[in-house]
Amino acid sequence: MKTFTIAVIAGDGVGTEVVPQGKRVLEAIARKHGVTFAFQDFDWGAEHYFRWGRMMPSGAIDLLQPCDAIFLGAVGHPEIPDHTTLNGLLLPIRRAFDQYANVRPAYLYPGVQSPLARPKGGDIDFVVVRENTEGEYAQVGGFVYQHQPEEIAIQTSVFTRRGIERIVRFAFDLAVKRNGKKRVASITKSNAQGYTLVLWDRVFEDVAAQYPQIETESLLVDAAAMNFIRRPESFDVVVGSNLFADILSDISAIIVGSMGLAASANLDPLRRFPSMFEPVHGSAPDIAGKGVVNPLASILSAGMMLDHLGMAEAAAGVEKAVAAVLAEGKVRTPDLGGKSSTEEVTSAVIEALG
Ligand code: GGG
Repeated sequence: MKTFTIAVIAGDGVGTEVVPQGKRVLEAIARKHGVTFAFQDFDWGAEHYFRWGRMMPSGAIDLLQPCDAIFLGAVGHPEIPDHTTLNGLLLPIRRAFDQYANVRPAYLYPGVQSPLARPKGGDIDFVVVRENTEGEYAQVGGFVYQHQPEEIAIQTSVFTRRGIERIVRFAFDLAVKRNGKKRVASITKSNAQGYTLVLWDRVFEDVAAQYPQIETESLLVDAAAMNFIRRPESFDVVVGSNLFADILSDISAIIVGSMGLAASANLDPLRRFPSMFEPVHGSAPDIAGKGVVNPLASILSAGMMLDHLGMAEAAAGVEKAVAAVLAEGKVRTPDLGGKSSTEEVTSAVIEALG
């Protein structure tokens, strides 16, 4: 029987509630498909920080490296600055394992109400592809005269031709593979960022020329934000830098009904290192501990993990089960207008898996 070793970092807040639900679904998949998931739980995050002064131990990357995949919950705690939690756990993992493609699907499931008036189930169906290792997240910079009146902060974004080319190529390959509109939209702000994003535009044009069957458009990020609202049905694959695509993928999540449905994969497409799967949402301290967080983003992220591990049929099964629960509409967490608990939604998905 095939065994997959999965590193599990539930993290903080609602991460500790959704990850066990994702594991329940994976256990059900294991029974159904005759595989085993050997979960290795790592109790890293805010509690680890309070105890040891760091979000994860110094040897964390070495512990994760042998695993087949990483299943993550959320990071963030009201008593720790967000830049400390993010730079202490999530970002170092993405960089260490060169998980350069962050994939965030936006699909409006039948039965789910979009806050937009027009789109109905199935009308919105696109993927935001976020460059995940450089750009505005490069962590190059510093303070001068820190905490003094003349304080200076400098933060430099880093865009490399290699980094842009590989993420743009990933987006085009995805558009070829997807059963979609065969379109790639590139997002920049090259009217204002006249070096880095002008390079992005040039590389995008170079790569696009190699995919004549794919339609393209280049949008400034402000126009893209507007068009996600105005014409969300028109998008298929959207590719953008680390910061822009992060922001846009919050818009794409909310127009398909809830952050609680937004799944994501941090992929090393070359498969040299483990890839990481996480809901887009954070630790949500306002609802943590109440048992009402929507587990579907985490469950759909587990589905993306199955696909990456070569279990396409099982992945499709998870997606279908989630779609069935949403279409039926009886069992839903409060973010989708329901009264069900996190556990009840997961149980409904497991039942729908059959
Ligand atoms: N699900 C992981 C998590 O907690 N994400 C929240 C977050 O702030 N992410 C930042 C990012 O993806 O750049």
